[in-house]
Amino acid sequence: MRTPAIWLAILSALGLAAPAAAEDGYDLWLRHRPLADAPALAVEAAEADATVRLAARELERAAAGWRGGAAPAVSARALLIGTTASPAIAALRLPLAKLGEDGFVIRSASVGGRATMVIAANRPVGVLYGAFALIRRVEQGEAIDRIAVQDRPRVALRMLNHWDNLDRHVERGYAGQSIFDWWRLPDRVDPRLTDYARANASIGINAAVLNNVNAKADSLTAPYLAKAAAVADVLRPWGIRTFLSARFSAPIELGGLKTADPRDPAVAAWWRAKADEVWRAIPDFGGFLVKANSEGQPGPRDYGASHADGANMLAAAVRPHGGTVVWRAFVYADTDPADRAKQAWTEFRPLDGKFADNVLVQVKNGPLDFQPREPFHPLFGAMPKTPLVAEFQITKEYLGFSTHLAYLGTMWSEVLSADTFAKGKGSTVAKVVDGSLEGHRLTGIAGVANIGTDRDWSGSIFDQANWYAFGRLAWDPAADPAALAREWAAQTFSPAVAAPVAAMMMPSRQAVVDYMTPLGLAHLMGTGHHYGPAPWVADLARPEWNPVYYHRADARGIGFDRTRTGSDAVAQYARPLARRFADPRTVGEDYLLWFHHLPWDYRMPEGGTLWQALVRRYDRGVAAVGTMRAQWQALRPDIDAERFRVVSDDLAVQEREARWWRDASVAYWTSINGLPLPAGAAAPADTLDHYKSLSFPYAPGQGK
Ligand code: GCV
Repeated sequence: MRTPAIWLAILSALGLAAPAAAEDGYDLWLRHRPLADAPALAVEAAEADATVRLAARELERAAAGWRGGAAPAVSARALLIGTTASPAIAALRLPLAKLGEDGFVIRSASVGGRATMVIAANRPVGVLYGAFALIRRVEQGEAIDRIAVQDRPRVALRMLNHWDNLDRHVERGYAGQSIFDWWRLPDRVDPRLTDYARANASIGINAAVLNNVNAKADSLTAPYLAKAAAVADVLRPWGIRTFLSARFSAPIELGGLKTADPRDPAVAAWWRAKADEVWRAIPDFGGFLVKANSEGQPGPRDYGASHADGANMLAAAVRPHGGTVVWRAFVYADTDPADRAKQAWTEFRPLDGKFADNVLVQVKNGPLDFQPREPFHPLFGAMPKTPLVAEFQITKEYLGFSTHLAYLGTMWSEVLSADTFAKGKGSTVAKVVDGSLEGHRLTGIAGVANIGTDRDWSGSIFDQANWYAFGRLAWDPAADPAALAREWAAQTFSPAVAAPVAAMMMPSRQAVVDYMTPLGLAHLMGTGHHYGPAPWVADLARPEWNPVYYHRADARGIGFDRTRTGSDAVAQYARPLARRFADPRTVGEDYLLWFHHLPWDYRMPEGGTLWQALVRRYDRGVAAVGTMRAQWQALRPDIDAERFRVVSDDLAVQEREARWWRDASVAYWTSINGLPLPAGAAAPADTLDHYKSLSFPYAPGQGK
């Protein structure tokens, strides 16, 4: 019989009832709720290493959760964990030789004549990854004795980029403030940082850049290095290396030099000394991430030097410490009239082979800027001698902030599985990034974090799935995003709802594409904050800041001609792709208006005109959100009340905003093309003037 709420309240006031902690999302996918056939574990760490001890604690914590607080069983299953440095593990002669520094083996073995589960690795962090892998599998319903895994990450550097400012404002952050409390550090170290590190380790993330790429030089001063060192101390046992974004002009701002010219010996000497200082503070420091000559950030181009000159000078400074420089390719010049989508390729491709061997070049997934859909960046496959890091945006700057449900595993997988044709068919972006196409040892994937001080970390429960999927795809770029969605949902809710929750997630990003930027349109968002539709904006100082630059709609047609008759951006792709992209009949609908300017009455393969198809996509997007709402409502009996409610609330907002996107866009396009609405399509709820009049000065996450 249920205890009436009033009694619970009275008992609770008397301290006699302790209701289970509400599910507020803080525990992420590491909830360890009771399991029907909870395996009891007797965990033994084969060595005293701090990380191996953490692995043991994680296993014990999970097992205790599975038992729901019941006492451990007398006949618990023996679980031995450790590295080959311990004689007990070495004696088992497990197949670890090819599993590298981070790989692990999980299997049953006979230890001292006793049947024992073993998690073994070459390094302690591999043991930790193995522990989380075992927990993950048990929580998806796998019988523990059947678990036999041999795994290793395909990518070496699996890195979060925090765009967190020193005042705790997070650029493009929609989940509260920065978790790095620079003001109170290093004296007060928030225990939440341990939970952050633990969550990252559980999905294989092994590097974090703590500060915004729009960097302040202050991060490199002694007091701030001491603060970063305190964070690094928390991250270290979880196998996470600390990186910092470096402001290229720091020698001027901090060192009092007259120049930051990378060819100036005094500048190089300043950076060498700075690197020595950084590594004294953080002995396992990873290196610097640099945004140079982009959106107002200083860089080598200010002195007529190249990006390679700048990167290599820094690379020389960090080399004695085994450090790495991650140099971003996100550049577009304020003076260049060329198609913005072409500029990074134009500037970086000639530099292939010119970067030092401890430099990685970090390339956004698409040539523009984290749009709901872009073709893959043409630099992938075009710089064979340079290791390229793929940069994804986990935070949803352009996909509805943290309110809209958009699972990005599908988007990243779409990019990673795209064929560059760089060395013939099968030269996928994943193979470029994991180094297998060209034999690079240094490899990386970066994700712009969606983490903040919100209780649920990411601004919504479903945004946690994007953090999760990022880590898992960085570990294995070929992973199936549907499987990852189920995996996440099983742990975050329960195995029983894994399939229906994943079924909601899988089409969700396409829904956003449909109601925001269908058929290859891009960058139609509100100025600055990027919230809501504003395809009409045409008055900003630089042409490529304006949505009209991207859609190029007029009375006759719509779309950006990137074929030979236009900007010829297609030529930046390998031949077979360039040919496919250049023809509107073969490009496919996803990139149709990205590569082509077409008349409104262009006949679509599906039948009807482009205009009809466009409106159909908007309607399809809105309808898809309605479907997600219905799917979520059907899950009410299986989801705890608090998380059910917040997701329901957000989905209601998403549906309203999807309609707003659809109506404002349709109202605008009709004002341009003068066409009647296709038969059966609803008229926009309001006037174009109304949509244009909306302003959002306090939208979150804006750049400062
Ligand atoms: C950190 C976009 C974002 C900026 C971001 C920039 C970048 O332009 O709007 O906020 O700056 O990308 O990736 O450097």
